[in-house]
Amino acid sequence: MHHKTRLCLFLTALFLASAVLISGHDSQTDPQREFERCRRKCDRRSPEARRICEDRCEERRRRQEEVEAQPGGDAGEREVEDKQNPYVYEDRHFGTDIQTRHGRVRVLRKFTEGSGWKLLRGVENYRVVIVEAEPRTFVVPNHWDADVVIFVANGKGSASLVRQNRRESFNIKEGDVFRIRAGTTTYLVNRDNNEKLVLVKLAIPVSIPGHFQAFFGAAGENPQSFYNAFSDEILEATFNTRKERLDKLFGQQKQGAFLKATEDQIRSMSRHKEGGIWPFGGESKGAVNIYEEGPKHDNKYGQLYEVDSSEYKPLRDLNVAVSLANITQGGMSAMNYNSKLTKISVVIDGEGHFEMACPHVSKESRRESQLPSYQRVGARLRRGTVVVVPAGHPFVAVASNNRNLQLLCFEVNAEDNESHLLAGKRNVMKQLEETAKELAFGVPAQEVDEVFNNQQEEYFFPGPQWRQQRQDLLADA
Ligand SMILES: [Cu+2]
Repeated sequence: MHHKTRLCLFLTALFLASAVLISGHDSQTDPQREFERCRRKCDRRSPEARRICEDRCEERRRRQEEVEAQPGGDAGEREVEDKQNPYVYEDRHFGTDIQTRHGRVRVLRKFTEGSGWKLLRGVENYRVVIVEAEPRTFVVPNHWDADVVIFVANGKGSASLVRQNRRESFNIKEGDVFRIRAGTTTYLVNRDNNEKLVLVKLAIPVSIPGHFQAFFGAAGENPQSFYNAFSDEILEATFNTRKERLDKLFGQQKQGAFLKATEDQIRSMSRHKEGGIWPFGGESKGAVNIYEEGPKHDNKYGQLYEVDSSEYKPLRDLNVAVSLANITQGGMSAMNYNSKLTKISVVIDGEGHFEMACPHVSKESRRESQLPSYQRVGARLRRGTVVVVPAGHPFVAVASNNRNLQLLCFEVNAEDNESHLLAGKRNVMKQLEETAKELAFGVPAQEVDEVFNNQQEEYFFPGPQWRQQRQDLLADA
């Protein structure tokens, strides 16, 4: 069956499954029964297609069970939560585009779908994609109608980027950032024997705003090669050869987009330099590692790493930067806002929570001729959570007490951005004149300073629990 038809069927099934979920807790929502019904449908397919179909049923059951196990797992409540908080995305907001035994591709829904339709129009054309390839796999060559910025969140691999008359191949490892230009035929290898290769991608579609597709050429039936869409007479004329030979070539591959490869095959595709040096005219390196130049800010409570267009030129015309905040367990980021950029953050490890002040979700501020009223927007953070922080919005993230929180941020509209710190050693209030402070706060300037000068750390602070523990210790002494 064609890739597109299968995707359609899958989406329809997903839609039906979610309709059942929303309709309430009747017997039909039983994940096991749903799973069995799904499996029965797979029986009618060819062995290859059946395996994929069964994997999908399994995945759907897992997700359904996850949703039911969540506190407040009732669909009605989640809907309310979604409406108030268009800035937070969980596992359930991802669709599974490809799922096989050897890997999967998950695409986050558009930011303007659901309650974000009004507030997140500024990032409508940016999509988050997570790719996971099992150890020793090969990802079949394909190109996208989107520019892509990639962060390697886990594992070791190699990437080959093919353009007319040239190929750039380089090894990639955790922490690497690289760009793939729209239309570049790309293939990837997970060259590790044990670790998954996990890539977090920001896709910026070039044709249909907010939508992109993968195009497979060097493929067969699954993934479907686009050559197969053409008529026989066109193909025969195009390749100047007989139909039988073409049928054999473009009908052979049925294993899916992720293929298991032998050790020798992996080795032959991994003989590249780490990071790789661009061999063509020194435009740039293939990839840069975010940890390479050390942290931009570093203290006991956290580190901030960054790759912007000055370190990696291919990011310039996209106006995107990539940063990684590693917040020490019990620590928090300094309250701050960005002047221009919108952060699309993905939790790549650890747990914690965030808070943000937003004037857009509060009912009161909708009335005309009134000063804004700010609502606190917040959520728990765990691996895979995606949070959007728009320009101008004050924000903090807090790591849980037992693990560091790692936040990968794609920074959209990054050029000439200024980050304004709202507390700590160098905060914006320090720049206000004494009189301005007194007038604005309505208390003597000294009182303002006493509060704003009390936090002596910069960028990362001890979090609420850390502070509590310290106070307990002082009380005991
Ligand atoms: Cu807002």
